[in-house]
Amino acid sequence: MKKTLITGVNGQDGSYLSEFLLAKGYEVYGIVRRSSTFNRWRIDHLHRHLFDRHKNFHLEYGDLTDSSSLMRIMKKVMPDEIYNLGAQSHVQVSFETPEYSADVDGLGALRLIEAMRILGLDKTAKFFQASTSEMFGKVVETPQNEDTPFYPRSPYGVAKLYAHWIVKNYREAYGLFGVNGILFNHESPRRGENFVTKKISQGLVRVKLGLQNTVKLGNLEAKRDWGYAKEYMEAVWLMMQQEQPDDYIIATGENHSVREFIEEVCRNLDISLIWQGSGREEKGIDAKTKKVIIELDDHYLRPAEVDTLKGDSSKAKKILNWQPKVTFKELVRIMVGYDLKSIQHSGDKEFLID
Ligand code: NAP
Ligand code: G4F
Repeated sequence: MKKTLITGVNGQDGSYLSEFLLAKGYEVYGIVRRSSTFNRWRIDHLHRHLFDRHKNFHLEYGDLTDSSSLMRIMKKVMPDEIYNLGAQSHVQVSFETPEYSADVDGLGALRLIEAMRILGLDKTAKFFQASTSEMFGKVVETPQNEDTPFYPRSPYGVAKLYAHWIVKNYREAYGLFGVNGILFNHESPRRGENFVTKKISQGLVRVKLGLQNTVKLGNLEAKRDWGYAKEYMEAVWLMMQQEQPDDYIIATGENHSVREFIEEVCRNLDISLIWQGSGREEKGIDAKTKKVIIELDDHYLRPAEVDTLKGDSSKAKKILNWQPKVTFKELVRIMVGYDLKSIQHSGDKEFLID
């Protein structure tokens, strides 16, 4: 039985990857941080205290800023595959916490691969780094592929670029099997509530159910290449099964604006949305109720924005035989469907796992 170690196991991606690997027969060890309130709803179904615990799923306390904890866990588990999904992953928050974001997102990866080297795991184990399309930032070409130059636009993007290059460096210097998956935005019902897709889907569902008046947003014109997180985790695993380590773009090749995402959510909720006003005074109105349901709030504007991202994942298609199946419209339908169900069932997420 192969052993795997996942950082960020209770995050969106960590939860899907855990399910995927457990189904493949792996023994999964995940690293979690102590917090004053429990934040494990995405993995509770794998790690329940009241009911049966999955016999191959284990959690260890650790932190990407704490080398000693990473070393202790790695020595205990001696994994075959390590997936570094842990990060302070919110771009806007990285402007408020730049040093911390650099520590976790940049140095965290270094701490893991250095621990591998010290324990001799660089000779036996494989390492995956969750790189990001944010590294392309102010894009110099469209679509972006593995050879497109980077131009990060946030402390998050810069920190992730360090992690990306240190993995490449250890690959070249020490022969580490280190893979960078350059992941474009991927979403799901399990997406964190302050990322724009989840904020819109959950917010407009609450508006529809009369639980909230409006959704306040920043830049509606930004375009993202949004895919479905669950199928991106299969691509991540496929990268780790290759003979040689390499870097791969994972994307849909299609992009849409935040405005289009709002409009598609409204279509799913049978809300006829009309836009009124211009510039930062623009508002989204529900034609039936005449109520303002979308407002602009400068609080959500970033000091530097990434205007557009669109990925070319033809290398992943050719080498990994991977391509996305879930379309933009299907993704919105999945997210809205889940939010409707979970909010109507008073947010009982544990029993509504998608
Ligand atoms: P997420 O839901 O925000 O999950 C992040 C995970 O990292 C959480 O489990 C979090 O734990 C953990 N974490 C944060 N700080 C940590 C620390 N100091 N030590 C250990 N763990 C820590 O993110 P995601 O969407 O699943 O993304 C997974 C990875 O892919 C991240 O590295 C992200 O930067 C990268 N990525 C994501 C996307 C995307 O569109 N989703 C695209 C490109 C790259 P807590 O719950 O305790 O905070
Ligand atoms: O949903 P977002 O916060 O995602 P962003 O910044 O693209 O970052 C995500 O994808 C990256 C991959 O490219 C990951 F590496 C990263 O970890 C994260 O998962 O924002 C998307 C867009 C931005 O242009 C933002 O300015 O939506 C715009 N936006 C408009 N109003 C908003 C809001 N974003 C958020 N979070 N909240 C708003 O109210």
